[in-house]
Amino acid sequence: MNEASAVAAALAPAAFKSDIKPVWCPGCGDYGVVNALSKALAKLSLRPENVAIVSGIGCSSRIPAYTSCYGFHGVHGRALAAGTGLKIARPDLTVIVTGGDGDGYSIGGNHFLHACRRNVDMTYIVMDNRVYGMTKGQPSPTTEPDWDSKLSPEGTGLREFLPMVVALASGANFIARAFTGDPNGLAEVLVQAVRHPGFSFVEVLSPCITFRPEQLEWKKMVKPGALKPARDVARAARRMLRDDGFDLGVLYAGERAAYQPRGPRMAREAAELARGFAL
Ligand SMILES: Cc1ncc(C[n+]2csc(CCOP(=O)(O)OP(=O)(O)O)c2C)c(N)n1
Ligand code: SF4
Repeated sequence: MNEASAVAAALAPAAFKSDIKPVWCPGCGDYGVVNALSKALAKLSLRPENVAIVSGIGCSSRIPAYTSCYGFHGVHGRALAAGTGLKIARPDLTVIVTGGDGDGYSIGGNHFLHACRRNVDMTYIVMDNRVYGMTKGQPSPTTEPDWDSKLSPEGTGLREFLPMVVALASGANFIARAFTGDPNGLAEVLVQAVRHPGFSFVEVLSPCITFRPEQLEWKKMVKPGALKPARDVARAARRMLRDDGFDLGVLYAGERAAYQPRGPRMAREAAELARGFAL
C-alpha cells in the first residue's frame, strides 16, 4: 500500500477507544494518554485487532480497558514480562505495555532492566506521577526526597530513581519523555516509539490531580523540544547530566537490532504452549 492509500484507509482515533468510561479522577493526566495513544495508532494506520495493550496494576494500568485493542490487565509489576512473551509468540502484533512509576520501577524494576537489555520490539509507556495513586498516595521510586505527605512525613529522604538514565544504561533502543498536557507532542513521540525497532521507552509526565495537585504546575515547567535524538549512547548520557526532569523530546534513537527468537524451535514451543491453553 502506498502512503496516500494507507492514509485513506486509516481509522479515526475514536476507533481505538472502547465504550467503557474511565473511572479516573476528573483532571487525571492519564486521560491525555488514552487520547494521544488513540491518535498515534490511527496515524500509524494500525487496526485495533493488530495491537495488544498489556498493563500491570495501578490507575494508569487501567488503560487497556479504555481502548478497543486487545488488552491484558495483568498482575502488579509484571506487565513487561507478559508483553515480552506475547511479542515472542505473536510477532505480528504491535505490543504496547503501559503502567505507572510504582508498577514499573518498584515491584517491576527488575523487569524494566531486562526488557531494556533484551530489546524485544515493543513500546513501554510509563505514566509517571511520582506517587502510587491507586493505593492512596504512597511515595514511589520517582518521588522527590522531600515530598512531605501524611504517608511520608518530612519526605522519604531517598534520592529519586532516574528511569531514562537506567533505560539508557540497560540497552533500550529508543528513549523519550513527553507530557500528557501536550497531546499532539505526546502522540508524535508515540508514533516514533512504535515505529522504532527494538524496545522503546517513553516516560510520560502525567499529573495525579488528587494526591499531587501541585503537579498542575508542570505545564509551566516542561520544555518541549529540549531533547534531540542522539544515536550515540555517550552523547545521550552527557545530555542527561543537564536534565531537570522536564526536558521533553527524544533523548536516544539507537540502531541495535531488535531481539529475534533463535530458530524455529522457539516458534514451535510457543505454538505447543498455545495449543495447551486452547479451550
Ligand atoms: C503484589 C501487589 N503488591 C501491591 C499491590 C498494591 N498496589 C496496587 S497499585 C499499586 C501502585 C500503583 O502505583 P503506580 O504504578 O505509580 O500507578 P498509579 O496508580 O499512580 O497510576 C500498588 C502498590 C498489588 N496490587 N499487588
Ligand atoms: S488517584 Fe491520581 S492517578 Fe489515580 S485516577 Fe486519581 S488523579 Fe489519576
